Amino acid sequence: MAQQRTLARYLTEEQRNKGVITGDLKLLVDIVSRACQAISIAIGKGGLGGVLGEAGSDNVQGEAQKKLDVLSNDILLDANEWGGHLAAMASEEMDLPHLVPHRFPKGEYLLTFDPLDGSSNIDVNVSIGTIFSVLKCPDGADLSTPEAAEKAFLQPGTAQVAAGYAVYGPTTLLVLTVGDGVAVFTLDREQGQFILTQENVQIPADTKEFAINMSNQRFWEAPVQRYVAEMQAGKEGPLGKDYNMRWVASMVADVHRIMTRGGIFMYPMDSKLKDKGGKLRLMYEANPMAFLIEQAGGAATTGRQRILDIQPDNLHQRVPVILGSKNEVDRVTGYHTA
Ligand code: AHM
Ligand code: MG
Repeated sequence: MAQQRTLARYLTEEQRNKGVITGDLKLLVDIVSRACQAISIAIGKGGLGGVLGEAGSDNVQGEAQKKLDVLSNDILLDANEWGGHLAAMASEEMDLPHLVPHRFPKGEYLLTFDPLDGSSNIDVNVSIGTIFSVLKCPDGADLSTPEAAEKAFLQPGTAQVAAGYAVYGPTTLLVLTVGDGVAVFTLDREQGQFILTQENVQIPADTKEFAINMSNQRFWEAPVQRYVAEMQAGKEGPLGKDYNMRWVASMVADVHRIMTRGGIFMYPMDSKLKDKGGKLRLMYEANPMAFLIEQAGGAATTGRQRILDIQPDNLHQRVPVILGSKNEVDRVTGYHTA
């Protein structure tokens, strides 16, 4: 029987044979993967573990936190504090960055995460996930206070050194890039290990499947109205083919479907999101997903700009997101810029 390649072995080989990652980055990804295992176990207990329902608090975005949002955030913070690989962490669930406590050594990386993405699906037993992004901490960055530390995070997505997501679905998967393609690992629950199940993921350039929340249709801008109308016109329309629609409302699940068989995902700008800048968050949703999608041969834009090129001006900045199969993303991006 062929030997299984664990996540630890994959990372060691990326470090030793290819020189793609450092020892500290290897430790970081390994620790994040263990935190994702712990989150997966907590989710798996569901009502039996008393983890469902509201936490009774709001996050910085003014959204009601679920118990599992808070628990997942705590798991990621605790797991990453002690390793000596991080300078600071930032999360969807925290207003300001979390500094590594003084009792632990500090490292050269910054970690951002959405600890539990797809909050509206937690209590209804539909796939949810964790999204993370890794940056290098700039030399000389001021980490004296959480307020001062925010500046160190404000780097474009092109500066990411790793990104990934875990999907807690029928199986728990970890999808990872360290800038050397995209690899998929499946959690073997008996072994307590992520095992490599797919390497060099490639998203087909063409697709017949789109994902968008259609209930927002009347608020969309003209280019998205045009594109969706053309897809709905099917074979008889200008695109000459019939399309199918899927919308899980967990970005991780929608993106993972695109990783698996192609498609286009859109959470575009619309008139009710204008003041906020969009729905999805740049630093811990759009950027890591855009990095993964590009590494798999797809494309990711706001409609007007490549997501990875955006210079962030705040930690919780929101952006429009259009990503997936390259030819379709290029088409709708062209409609915005025409
Ligand atoms: P969350 O991070 O609070 O869960 O919000 C992000 C989620 C995405 O996973 C998903 O694509 C989107 O919000 C769904 O939004 P909507 O409920 O408007 O369809
Ligand atoms: Mg989210």
